[in-house]
Amino acid sequence: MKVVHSPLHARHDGGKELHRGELVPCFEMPSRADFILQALRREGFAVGGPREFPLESLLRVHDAGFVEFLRTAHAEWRAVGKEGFMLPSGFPARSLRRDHIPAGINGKMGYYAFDASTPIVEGTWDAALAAAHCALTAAAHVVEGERGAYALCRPPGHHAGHAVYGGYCFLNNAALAAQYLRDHGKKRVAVLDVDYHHGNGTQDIFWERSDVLFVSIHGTPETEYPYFLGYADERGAGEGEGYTRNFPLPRGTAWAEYVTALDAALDTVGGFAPDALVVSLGVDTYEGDPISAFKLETRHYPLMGERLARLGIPTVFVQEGGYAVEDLGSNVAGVLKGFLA
Ligand code: SP5
Ligand code: ZN
Repeated sequence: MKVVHSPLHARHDGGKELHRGELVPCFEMPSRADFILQALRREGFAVGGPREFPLESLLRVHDAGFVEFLRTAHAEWRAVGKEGFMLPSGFPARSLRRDHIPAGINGKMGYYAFDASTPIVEGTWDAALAAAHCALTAAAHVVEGERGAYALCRPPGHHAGHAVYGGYCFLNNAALAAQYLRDHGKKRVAVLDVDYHHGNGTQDIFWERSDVLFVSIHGTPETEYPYFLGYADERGAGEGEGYTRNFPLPRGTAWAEYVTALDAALDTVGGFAPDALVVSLGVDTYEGDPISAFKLETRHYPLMGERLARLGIPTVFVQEGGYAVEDLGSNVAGVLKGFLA
């Protein structure tokens, strides 16, 4: 299986995030990608760089003003005399919402962000764009006939919506891969999101579409981030009604219960009979993850990979979360090896 990776990921080194009322070092750190790359190289995977894609590829799933904001945000921040990481401190929540984009950088940041745990630094755009290109390249490999490909994306993407960023995510790498597959001959595409956190961004992007099925297994939003989406009764709207499916699970879920939800999710994917599958592969379901509460063990990840392979659908794996940095490599490699077994 081809692995797509860009060293530009390291340009995004966020510094601090707001976590439970304190500024703490970012959980989403550059060494995450280094550990994954090291493990995959050790396992003999061939690693290649991303191709270039026109900016328009991003606009297939993202708003043009939003993309322009991400591209220029840190320069605007510097232009008002600031340096270092930028975090928003005011949001257009509920009664404050009227669809006007403020001119100033602080208001604009709050307009496009949905949390204060996703810092933008000078290199964020370069890294996010490279991650998007990794996902698009992996999708291209599958279009060109590979049975599977893996995009080592950093920063991750599944929380980023059509015109909103947060949850350590800026551009939605998995949604871009899914749209690329749609634009290159795959008539029906499924996205299966196994990150611990609900993929609210991917759900947002495909909410009203019946050509892309979105299925997510995650910690219940009653207690878990991103808190406001991911309930089982969210099933899409309009044309897309029935093409979003959510499987929220309680804190403490271990493999025995997890696998029941996984099999139900896989049945849903199989029933859709997709021409290609995108897996939003977060391994923050791991028992050792510092911000999550499922109890999957390293030995379970190959079992997940085997089950995914049983669908018999060409698959693009896109890296999402996972913050137990030293164990990330074994867990990711486990899924991919299980898939290939
Ligand atoms: C891509 C991805 O995995 N994004 C996750 C973003 C999570 N950000 C906030 C997490 C807050 C978790 N609080 C629980 C702390 C337990 N010690
Ligand atoms: Zn996550």
